[in-house]
Amino acid sequence: MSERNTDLAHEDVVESKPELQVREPKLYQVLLNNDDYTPMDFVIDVLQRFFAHSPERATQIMLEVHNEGRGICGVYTRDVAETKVVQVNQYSRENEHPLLCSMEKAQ
Ligand code: TYC
Repeated sequence: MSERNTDLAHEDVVESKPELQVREPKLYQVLLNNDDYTPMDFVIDVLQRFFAHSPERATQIMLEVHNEGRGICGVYTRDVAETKVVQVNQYSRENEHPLLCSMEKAQ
């Protein structure tokens, strides 16, 4: 008896039906913008709290933003990126800092 599995793989089924084709989601960079007033320690805290960066990586990103004007906190699907932008800007205002978080489409 043949052991060959003649069942279609799930991927084959999906690919054969145009209405079920799967597309990669568009990705968005979440950015921090430099300003003259937000304390460096606050920015490092934001990068750890909302983007799960290590203290060392958070410090690197903060310095990049400070020196270059802006820097990437992370890359996410649109809903996740939008949520992070709202959370970071709300947290910054609550703490009376002008830190600005924004997003743009990757590539
Ligand atoms: N430029 C700020 C300062 O000198 C620090 C800073 C870094 C602010 C990154 C915002 O996104 C930022 N205190």
